[in-house]
Amino acid sequence: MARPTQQSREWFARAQAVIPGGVNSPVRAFRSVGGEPRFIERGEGAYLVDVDGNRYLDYVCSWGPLLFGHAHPEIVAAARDAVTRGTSYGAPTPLEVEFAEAVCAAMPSVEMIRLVNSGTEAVMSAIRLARAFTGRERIVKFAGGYHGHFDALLAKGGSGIATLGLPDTPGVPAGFAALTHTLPYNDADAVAALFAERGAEIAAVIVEPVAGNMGVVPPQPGFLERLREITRQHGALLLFDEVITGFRVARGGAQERYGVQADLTTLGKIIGGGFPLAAYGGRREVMEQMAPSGPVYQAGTLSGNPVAVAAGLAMLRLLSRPGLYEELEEKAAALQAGLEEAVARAGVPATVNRVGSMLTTFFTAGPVTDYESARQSDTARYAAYFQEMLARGFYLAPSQFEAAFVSDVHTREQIDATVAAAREALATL
Ligand code: KE4
Repeated sequence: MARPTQQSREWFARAQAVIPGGVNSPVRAFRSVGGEPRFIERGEGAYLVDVDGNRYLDYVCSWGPLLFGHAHPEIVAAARDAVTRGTSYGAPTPLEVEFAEAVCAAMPSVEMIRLVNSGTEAVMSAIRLARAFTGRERIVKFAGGYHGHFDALLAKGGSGIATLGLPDTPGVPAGFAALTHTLPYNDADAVAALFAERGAEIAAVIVEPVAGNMGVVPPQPGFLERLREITRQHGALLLFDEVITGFRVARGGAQERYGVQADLTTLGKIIGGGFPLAAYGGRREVMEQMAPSGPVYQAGTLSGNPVAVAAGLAMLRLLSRPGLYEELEEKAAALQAGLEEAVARAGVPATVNRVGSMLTTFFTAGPVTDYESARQSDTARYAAYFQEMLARGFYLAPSQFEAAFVSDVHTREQIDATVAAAREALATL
């Protein structure tokens, strides 16, 4: 079953000489699953092809953006057409207005948006705006939540921080970190207690309305509603970090799926179709505080980049296909059912959490409802499972604390093949 990895190994050796850890984002390094990362030569549809010619059915989907798979012809055509007219102007374009109108039409709580280049930049800007709008400094986040590598939010972060077991905040001034309160996800009573004590100092609560960065953890019934009620009662802003969930769990994101409206929302990943395009937005009276209409500063050389926005517009058109989300739900539910049957058959303690087309197989009996329960997972067993699946041509997230994504281009046959491979892989554990 061993697949050639010579080329990847050679590239990884070269990479480590000039790029920290040989990767441009830590979680890509396979540190928590062992072995070495595969260097990718191309993506096509639901597949990745590495430099040794190995093909993998891709469930990482570039960590969420590729809801329509790799190199979708309409996205490629839009970007190719745009790039022939120039790569960046540093000036406004009609396309970015159309894009902003389309995003606002899809997400009722979002009346205005500002385009930026990454989820981190969107979150950083939204936090600054929340602090300015409220005149307060404290922020509440949840353990296991990951909102990009913005200083204020690295405490008890998920994603790569959890994956690598990194200490919370090297390089972040103690005074800065002290302004961030980290509470257990799904624990609205803890939020209420903190607000009872310090509500007048809290600018915002930032939450992944469906957690994806501790692995997938759904909001428990009433959790999001309580956050909405508590923040409104105390004059704090509710910030939904929908960088993963936006246009993923519903066309209008988690706020549509759960019927809870945030004051500010951050978006990324899917809206750029794989290009560096993200956004933050929300209530008009809040967003108008941003320069040049207001005093809060945020800027960007490549913000609203015309090539990225052209791809993003093509993405939004694809996302409006009737029946898309129902089809994603069906395929992902079939994958979840197959995996649950496979772990039961293998007698392996595991629990599969899913919301829409994002899911995680936790190697713990569960239930997994927050970061503490997620961390009960047997990460060594996850690593073994990851390697067995990789050897069979299935590319899962190289971390227990990430999501797998089902895309529009995954077929039922591929889902069934994934389940068959999982049965074999689990039998070896
Ligand atoms: P970026 O700066 O990576 O575009 O977005 C940061 C971010 C913000 N909010 C949420 C909810 C996110 O999930 C992310 C980034 N997600 C991680 C993986 N779950 C990106 C992958 C990586 O760091 O390599």
